[in-house]
Amino acid sequence: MVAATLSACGGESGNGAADDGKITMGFSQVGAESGWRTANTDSVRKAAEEAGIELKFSDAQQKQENQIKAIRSFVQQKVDVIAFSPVVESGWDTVLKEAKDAGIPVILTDRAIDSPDTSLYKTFLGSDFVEEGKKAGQWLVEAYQGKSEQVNIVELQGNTGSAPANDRRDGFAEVIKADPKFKVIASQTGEFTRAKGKEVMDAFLKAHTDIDVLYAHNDDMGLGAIEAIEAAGKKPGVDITIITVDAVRDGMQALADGKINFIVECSPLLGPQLMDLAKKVVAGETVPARVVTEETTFTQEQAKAALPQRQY
Ligand code: GZL
Repeated sequence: MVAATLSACGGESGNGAADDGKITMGFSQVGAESGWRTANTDSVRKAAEEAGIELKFSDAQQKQENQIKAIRSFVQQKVDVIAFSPVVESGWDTVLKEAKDAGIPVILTDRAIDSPDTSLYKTFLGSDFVEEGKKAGQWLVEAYQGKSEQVNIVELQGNTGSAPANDRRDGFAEVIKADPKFKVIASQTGEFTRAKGKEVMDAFLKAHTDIDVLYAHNDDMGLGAIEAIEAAGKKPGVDITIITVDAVRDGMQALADGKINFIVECSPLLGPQLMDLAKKVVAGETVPARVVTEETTFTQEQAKAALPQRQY
């Protein structure tokens, strides 16, 4: 009778999956703000299909309240596992406790949260953004080795309050503070988009006539800034040194064309690892608390060589 009741209610077959063994994942995506995000969504969708995992996908349009609503909806739908890329670091404890109380495991992918309660999620799969900022800073320090005059830097930050914005800012600052000639003369969010990146860079150019370097937390803001720099009659990559993060196709093309000087890769291809972790978590297996994605950096010459093989 009990077995019949369980199956009648779509109960679990013991390994956490539905009776037909098919896992259902609720996935809350940040939005569709950048080339990186599009590539990440494609990777997740393709990997879910290949893994035979049913994906319930929600696009939050970069709003935390939409992600919270989506997670609540996944809990009500009794999905087997929830995965999401938190648009900002804070404000998740309440909704993640609801998922925990419902016995639904949560996987953080791409971005982390700042809650001290690590029992709210099983693992965090994503890049080390502090390391990405450090790599950007290290390239700049080497590029300006031996020069003594002040180097004026403007910074286009990602979404305010997001882990990549906070960490890429901090990692970069930590490295360049070693040499007092490096000065960040302006820093503002470009919201990870081309349009906002162009708008803010235009304002920077109007306020400062002596910009030497742009550090943009993603390619898309860098590409928008390039439009503003050219509109101001300056040569991107020559008059203003440009460093970005991501290494999506359009960014790599600008790097190969000499309009960007250095790109730190941030891989969006998290789908296969995410589905592998989801299967293990649903089966009740132990998974590492932190899975760091492997990634590299690109100079202009390296971009020319790498472009033909780029997947995104
Ligand atoms: C980084 C990711 C960031 C990308 C941006 O993992 O969260 O968000 O760097 C994207 O391009 O918008």
